[in-house]
Amino acid sequence: MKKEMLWVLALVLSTSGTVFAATATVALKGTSPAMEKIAGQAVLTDTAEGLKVTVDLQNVPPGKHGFHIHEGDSCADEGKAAGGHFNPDKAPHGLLSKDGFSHAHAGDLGNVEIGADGTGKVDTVISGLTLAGEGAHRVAGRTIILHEKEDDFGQPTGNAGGRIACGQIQLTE
Ligand SMILES: [Cu+2]
Ligand SMILES: [Zn+2]
Repeated sequence: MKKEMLWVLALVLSTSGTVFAATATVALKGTSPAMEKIAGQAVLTDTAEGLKVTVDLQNVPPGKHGFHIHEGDSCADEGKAAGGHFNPDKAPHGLLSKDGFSHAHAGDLGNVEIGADGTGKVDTVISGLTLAGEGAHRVAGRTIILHEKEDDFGQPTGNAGGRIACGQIQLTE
């Protein structure tokens, strides 16, 4: 009996290990000729605490830029094909890490601050989002958008202007 229980435990652990192994490396590229120098990489990884997001950006105009997950799967048409903010909960716009799923879109990651040298970084873990897990908060197949302006958290989408860089979130495995 005890041996059987250990076997079940091992099976559960190995199964959850598979779930948390998912990673996506997303290339972020400028959406227009004026922004073609923008380069960046986002790495998304499912962890037990939530979705780990690390981003490195280069050649972006200095200042704060809205940074969201959008619902569509395409970066075409200067990023417009990415559609609206990822919002499976039909919530108002906000900051997910502060306002939660009932008062922010699931794609509302806030702003990225870009320094005078044109680079910026994000390193965060977002509780409740998943790359490849089950349920409504799965972000695989959607897009990451970097905006022209700062997200001021006003309605309906934060007044962040155009979409200067975009990347498709695709599972690599
Ligand atoms: Cu956006
Ligand atoms: Zn939003």
